[in-house]
Amino acid sequence: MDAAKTVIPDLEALWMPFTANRQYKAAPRLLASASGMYYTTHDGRKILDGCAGLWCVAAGHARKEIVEAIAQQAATLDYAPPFQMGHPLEFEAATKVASIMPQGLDRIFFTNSGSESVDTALKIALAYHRARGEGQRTRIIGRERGYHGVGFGGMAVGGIGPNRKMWSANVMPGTDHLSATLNIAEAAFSKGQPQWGGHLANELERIIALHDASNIAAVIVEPLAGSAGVLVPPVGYLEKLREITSKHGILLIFDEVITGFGRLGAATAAERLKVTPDLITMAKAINNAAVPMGAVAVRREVHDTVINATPQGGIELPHGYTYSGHPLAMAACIATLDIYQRDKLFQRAAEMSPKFESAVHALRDAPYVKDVRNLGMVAGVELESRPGAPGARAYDAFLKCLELGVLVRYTGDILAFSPPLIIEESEIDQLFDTVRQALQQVK
Ligand code: PXG
Repeated sequence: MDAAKTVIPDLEALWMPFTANRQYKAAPRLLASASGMYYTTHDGRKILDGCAGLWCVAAGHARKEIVEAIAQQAATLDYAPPFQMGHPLEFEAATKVASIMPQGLDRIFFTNSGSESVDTALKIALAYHRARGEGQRTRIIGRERGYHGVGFGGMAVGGIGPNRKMWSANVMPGTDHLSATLNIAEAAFSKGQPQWGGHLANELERIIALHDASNIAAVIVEPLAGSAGVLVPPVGYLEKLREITSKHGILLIFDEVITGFGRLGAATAAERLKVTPDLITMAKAINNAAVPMGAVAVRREVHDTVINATPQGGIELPHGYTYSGHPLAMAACIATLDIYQRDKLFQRAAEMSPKFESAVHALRDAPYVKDVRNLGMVAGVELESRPGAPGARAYDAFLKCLELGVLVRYTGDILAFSPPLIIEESEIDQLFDTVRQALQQVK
């Protein structure tokens, strides 16, 4: 083996995100390169990517067209200021993104991450009501176990206790939360959308009665909650949220940072599940994660209301980032959307998902498995927790999978799977056969 490949750099200076720093640094795991469905580790081992990096590399790694588009753009126009100036690719990318959004959501704001997309969407929702003369509509309703990134706004509407605890007193005020929709006692091993749980959307009526609709700006949910462990929306649930929000003049925001761009077998979860929100937040697979990028798609009337509320010559929305519409991100986005379209990857995901579903549900009789849930090309396998050590078993399974050549994601005691959409049937078998082996080997 190439000795240079095994050299581990000094690890101390880097404060790693969402990582048990001391645990990691005691036994580091480094990735050196990636191509297609595989990573290569620093010591030369090939690892099947069972989670598309972090739910984001939908077209597979190091796609030639994307790499070339970025390289060429860096040499042509490395950077352009996005305020009061523009460059052609950002307009082209916006048009392309708009063309695959649900009908009517054809105004696009660019950001650099999912967290920024969420904070942007919340700000647009508040700006919209203010422009309509209903500036008292400031409350935002999220959902327990929701993940909307790590900005103060996204953290506040998010519903993951440990992510909020440390900053409890400073979390954005004026939120409330729906209940999470997962109920293993009622809906374990559901294939696709669970039959149980649609009624939970009616909680929104209770929350509205408490705060009054005239004070509520928006409801934000992930159509399928990813980070908290693959929580699939029950049949009828999102439809009901749409019905109630529309009735009360409340905006509905779908956070599609994970579900967008083919993950569920269509461009958006909104399209796949036939429920159209007013705003959609995106990031990750929007450009195959090749350059940091996010976006918000906005219903045209919402956009026009905000734009028209300010006199000509005035800045309508005092919001944006130095890197909004960054040329490299835009080049990667256009090349990525071209690949999705040319290779019909969203359709491929839809066609591959029955195979994916049956392969993951075959784990039902593997050790410790207490639930399997899935939709499109996403699946979660929830394990019985080891007594007194929540999360430890899934962590051990993650390590064992890695040792056996497969990268999976874990959260709590849930293993999550979201492979690149180019995965072959044989690789789906490899993925879940490896998980079964790993579960047989962990305690
Ligand atoms: N919304 C949703 C629905 C997400 O899944 C974000 C917002 C924030 O995106 P940024 O780009 O700011 O990280 C996300 C991010 C995991 C995991 O393991 C998921 C995410 C990020 C990190 C880990 O499930 N999703």
